[in-house]
Amino acid sequence: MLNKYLDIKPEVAEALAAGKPVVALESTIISHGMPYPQNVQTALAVEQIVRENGAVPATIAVIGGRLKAGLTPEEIEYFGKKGLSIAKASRRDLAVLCARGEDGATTVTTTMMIAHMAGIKVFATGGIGGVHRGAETTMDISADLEELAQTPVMVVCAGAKSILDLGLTLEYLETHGVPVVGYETKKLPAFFTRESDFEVDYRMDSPEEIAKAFKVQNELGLPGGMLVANPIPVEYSMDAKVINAAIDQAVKEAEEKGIHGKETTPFLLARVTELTGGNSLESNIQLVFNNARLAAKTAAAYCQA
Ligand code: PSU
Ligand code: MN
Repeated sequence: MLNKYLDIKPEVAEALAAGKPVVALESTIISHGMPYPQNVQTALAVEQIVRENGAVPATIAVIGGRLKAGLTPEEIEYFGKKGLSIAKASRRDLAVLCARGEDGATTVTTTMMIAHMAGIKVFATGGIGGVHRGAETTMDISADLEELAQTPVMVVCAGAKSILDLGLTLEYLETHGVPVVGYETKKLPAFFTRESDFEVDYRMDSPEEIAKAFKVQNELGLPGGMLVANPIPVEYSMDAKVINAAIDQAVKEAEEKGIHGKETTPFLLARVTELTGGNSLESNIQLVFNNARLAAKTAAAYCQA
């Protein structure tokens, strides 16, 4: 039985019932990740790219206490316009938002949860949350990692930003049994740059190979997801020195200001964007497009696997 709080957009429900590929997309990236109107333009363009690559897009959000798998263009516009005034919804927020009939922008965590409730296997985003620098004392570890450990949805991302401790993030995923796959690379991409100092578990070179591995994972009855790290296209990748200087500065400011809890990631992301100007926004948009293409092809391959 489907969840009584879940609304699946008819186009999405039809595709799922027919065994056709669907790609989930998150809404925190719309409300909190980019400024208006670029956020709305990007979200609509991402949906178009998913379609062009053979899948049906399902942008996910909480609206008026309903869990939405698939938004209309008007709903996407609403989320983009309201921006930061929409609550960032992680796992712990879902019940209260539904009980109160409120809106929430879904993170990787809640997008995975709602995708899974709807029966969607593949999800494309920009970057995931992870273990923050200094987590050995702050214990700031994103709920995204726990969700990857327990919910069987594949997340296609561009790696994680080095606002995080990438090494500890990989350790955490290893402990929780989450496979980390590099698309056409053995290096873990670091969002704005194609490489970091760290290696992924497996390199895979086609959507079919990735889809097959995830299908087998599901058939084995393993509970968790899979993380697919897709490097930003070369032409949009940024100078590591420039981006790392901005990240170090943002992390220092967050410490000085005592930023913590759910505010940490949005603060760091916003400061990095401010410090690097429009360049990082364009790179961010392009890597999301790139992930949407790979996710759509992989979702299509999954349906054939
Ligand atoms: N990292 C990014 N871009 C993002 C996010 C993280 O590079 O947009 C967002 C995603 O929605 C992610 C969330 O799921 O932040 C993680 O927040 P936290 O670290 O508070 O768990
Ligand atoms: Mn956190």
